[in-house]
Amino acid sequence: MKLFIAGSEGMVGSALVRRFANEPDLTLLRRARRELDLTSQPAVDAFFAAEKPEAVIVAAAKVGGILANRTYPAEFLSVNLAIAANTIGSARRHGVRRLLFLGSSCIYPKHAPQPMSEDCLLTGPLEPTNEAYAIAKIAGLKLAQFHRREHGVLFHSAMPTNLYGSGDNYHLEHSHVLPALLRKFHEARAAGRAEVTAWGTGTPRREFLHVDDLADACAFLLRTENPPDWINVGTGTDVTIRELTEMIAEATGFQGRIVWDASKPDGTPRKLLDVSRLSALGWRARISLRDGVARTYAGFLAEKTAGTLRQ
Ligand code: GFB
Repeated sequence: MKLFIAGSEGMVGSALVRRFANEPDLTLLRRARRELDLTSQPAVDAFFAAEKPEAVIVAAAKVGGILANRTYPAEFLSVNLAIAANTIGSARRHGVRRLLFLGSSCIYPKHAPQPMSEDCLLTGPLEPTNEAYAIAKIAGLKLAQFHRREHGVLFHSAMPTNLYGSGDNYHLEHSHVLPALLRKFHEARAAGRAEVTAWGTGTPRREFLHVDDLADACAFLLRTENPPDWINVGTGTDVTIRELTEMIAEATGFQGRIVWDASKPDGTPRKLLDVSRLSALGWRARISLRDGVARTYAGFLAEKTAGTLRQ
């Protein structure tokens, strides 16, 4: 089977490439961003016409942490809408049999009952800091669902919780919390600084899934005979941001103080996925947060030494 991984240079796409690299029945198709602009419908259509993939995973997205999402909503909405519409539309036109679209747990309402089941989609207002990204991802999952209904193609979606792992973005302002804190604590310890500033109040709760676990869940879902239109992918457990900072301070050997900058947004109070549907199908996450943080820190150090760190 010819499998196109859209977004193969990103954190999720690279994990998918690693996961599928040794599968003899698969030929992986990938394109660097400079080779194929996924926001251009003519370019995407020409690619599908020439390469004729049989299956697709849409792992391409413009992503960022809470501040990037809040600062650039027009860009987050337009880029992610274009990627979804172009990849799903071209896949249908060029005979793709199976497509897995990746979304995010931020598609669910801000005050959804916790843990959040797939059924709470569109039952209430979204968290304002990531409304733009969420609307693009909701449009993508609905586009996949409606293509399945209208055209009989097996297009479906997976909604992962907050992801982390190798190949993440370590930008201090624009990244997600886990890589941002790893870098801040590492640099503070290296420079002998006495304190590190974390954002918000530390009280929000988040669930973190290692990207290698997500790649494994995608492999599982691609082989599931009759998958639901969308399904949650998470670990089923969460921590407070304060607990996360303490875990990262320990992993990096930082022994100073943590100061909370309440002028920065907290975002949604809690974002824990109900993963019972995926568990019932037979998949569960394997990498604990503590092990995953240790692996990610080792990867951060290796990428820093190699000069390949995204920051
Ligand atoms: O990971 P994060 O940026 O995004 O922030 P969300 C999570 C929590 O960590 C927030 C706090 O409560 C932040 O205030 N935090 C503490 C920090 N210190 C830091 C720091 O140094 N950097 C960052 N970035 N946060 C995103 C959405 O929401 O979740 C995206 O914006 C996406 O759309 C992603 O869905 C999964 O978890 O709040």
